[in-house]
Parts: sequence; structure tokens; C-alpha cells
Amino acid sequence: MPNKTDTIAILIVFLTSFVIPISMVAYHFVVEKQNPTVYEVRIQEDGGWPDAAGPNTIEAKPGDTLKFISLDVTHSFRVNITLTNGDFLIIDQVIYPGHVTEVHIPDNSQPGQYLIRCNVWCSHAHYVMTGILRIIPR
Ligand SMILES: [Cu+2]
Repeated sequence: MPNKTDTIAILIVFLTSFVIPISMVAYHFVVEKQNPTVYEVRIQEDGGWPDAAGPNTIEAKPGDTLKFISLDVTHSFRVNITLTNGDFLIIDQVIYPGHVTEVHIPDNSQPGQYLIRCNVWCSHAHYVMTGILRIIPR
């Protein structure tokens, strides 16, 4: 009959061998597969914001997580969102070259069209680096 130490050792082996790896794979398929797209951002003359849902337009639903990566210099994703309770929320997330940045769209976002700005000086065309975030109802 196994003693207490054996039971703990067996439990640790079981957790590290099966439960944790299976949880990580399940997390990947359930959570990350919901929105696998990584939007590529460039300075304005090379394309600016992605044309995912029209010119310089990105579409999202409340609760979505958007992923961005810069292909050149540091940018930021800045947008003012209206919430369903009437409040405003400023999202300003820096997007670094070669690094995936996640932006969470709140569950209580009001559907509509919002102006995306870049809030980091990225090129001489920084001031026209605008796009549209279209939030559609879930
Ligand atoms: Cu900029």
C-alpha cells in the first residue's frame, strides 16, 4: 500500500505528465483559436492599419481580443470606445516591431465605428495614420 509521500509523488508526476500539457493544448484550441489573426501594422505609406474589413478597417465584436504586430517601427493602437453605460474608454496600446500585442475589446462596448489613431511618432506621415475600428454586435 503506497504511503503519503508516494501518493504525492504519483500525483505530481500525473499532473506534470498529463493534466498540465493537456490543459495547455486545450487552452490553445479553445481560447487562441477564437481570433487567430495577427494584424500587421506598417507606417502609413506602406499600408498603415490592416485592410481586414475595408480600407484601414478592422472589425471586432465585444469581448474579442485583437492581436497586432508591427513590421517596421513602434506604433500604438489608440481608440476611444463608447460603452453601453454611456462611459468612454480610451485604449492606447503600444505595438512593438516583432512582438504580438493584444488589445481587448470590452464586453460592454457599444457597436459602431471608431477612429483608430497611432499615438507614437512613427514617420513623417504619423499624423495621417488613421483607421476604423468597426464593432459589430455579438
Ligand atoms: Cu504613428
